[in-house]
Amino acid sequence: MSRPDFLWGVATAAFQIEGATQADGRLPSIWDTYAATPGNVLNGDTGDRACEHYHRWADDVDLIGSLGVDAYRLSIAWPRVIGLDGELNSRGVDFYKRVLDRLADKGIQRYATLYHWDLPQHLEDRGGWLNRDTAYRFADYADKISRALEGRVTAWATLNEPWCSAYLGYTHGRHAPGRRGPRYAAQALHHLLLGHGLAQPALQANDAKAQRGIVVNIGRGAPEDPNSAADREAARLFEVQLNDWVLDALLKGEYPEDVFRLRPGTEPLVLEGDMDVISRPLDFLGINYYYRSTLRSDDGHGYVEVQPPGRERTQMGWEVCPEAFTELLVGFRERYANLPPILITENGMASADLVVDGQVADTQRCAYLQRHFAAVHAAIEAGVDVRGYFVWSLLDNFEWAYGYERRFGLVHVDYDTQVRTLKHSAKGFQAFLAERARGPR
Ligand code: IFM
Repeated sequence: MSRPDFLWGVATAAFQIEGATQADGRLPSIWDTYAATPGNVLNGDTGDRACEHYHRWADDVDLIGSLGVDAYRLSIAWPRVIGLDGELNSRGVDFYKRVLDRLADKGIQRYATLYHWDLPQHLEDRGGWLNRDTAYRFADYADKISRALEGRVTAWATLNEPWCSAYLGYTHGRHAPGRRGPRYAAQALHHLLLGHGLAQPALQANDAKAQRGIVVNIGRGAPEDPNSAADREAARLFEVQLNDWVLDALLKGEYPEDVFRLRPGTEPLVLEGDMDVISRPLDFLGINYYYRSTLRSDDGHGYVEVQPPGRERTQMGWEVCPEAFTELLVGFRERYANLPPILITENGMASADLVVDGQVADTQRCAYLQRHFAAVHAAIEAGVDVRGYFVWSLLDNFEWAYGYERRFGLVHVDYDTQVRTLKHSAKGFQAFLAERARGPR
């Protein structure tokens, strides 16, 4: 943060804000199908309208500009830009050209994620991420869209949180496509990461000036009883299956054996050369951090998650723990000699925000953000190369299985009228950025 070129931004994802799920030839995605199935999403919410960003994009870009941020992280909807024939859908592509050009006109840097969970349904019908071919379809999509958008993007991130796509989508079943095979997560993750690696040469060849990276979710595990060796081991194993599983593959070219000791018989099919493809060098690593988990040893499964009382939590029930953020970042620098420069691509919290007399007094979020900015600053002081920080999220939006009830935005959205209201956190962030722009006095 002391670096003058430190980037401040806000983030969103296509399915969570765009709506217009049938406009201009967009194909159905796994999240359209999943949300349309009763019982999958709280209150039966769907992405059909969301924040109507597909139609309100110009005003939303102006809103982003009004915050004074350096950068905006968005995602491109694969089912909007690639048709059933595998060729570009120009109407979908034009939408992103318009958004990216307006951002550029305002001097805002563009961080585009290629896959934020909206797999085209027709690919899921052929096995989705369990089918190795989907990795090649992803690389082909990355090739085509990076040609089409060449020069418009500051940086490409291939995947958002592949652990969530694989584990929540294919083993836990609480995310689309809602499959529940104990062995599926590992195979789906392998194909996701393979797709990431396969996409690299095309991204580099088509858009050489843009940076290339990937975005991962990370979490801290704390033992319920710090004096219990078994609970400490439970916390370690929790982090192995969440953090090391993905980061070891990307940065060391191997999967940690403990993952498969925890879940015997779930080893994925890995072909010769795959791990070299997965661990191709990155220009940046995107890190999404939200909370700490507390673990108790469970002889049968390695660990169980518990919720100790008396700790500050968000609307999601997630424990607020900025210190854990610093610990994780410092720990990664120690674990990975080749750790690329880091961007905090998501951090933020949900609260049940209400507009009262035109104001949204989200005091918990204001404090949360300040404490997490400080936690990142502490990591930088400790020598971790962090280059930027994107708040999740610009707008309240479709929070996956929780629908519209959980509000992560700096900006409140009234889903009946689509009126946007800056929360106090947005105004605080705006004031902070204005102060920084004035420079040291
Ligand atoms: O809303 C999500 C986002 O899509 C991915 N990272 C976590 C956020 C909050 O749950």
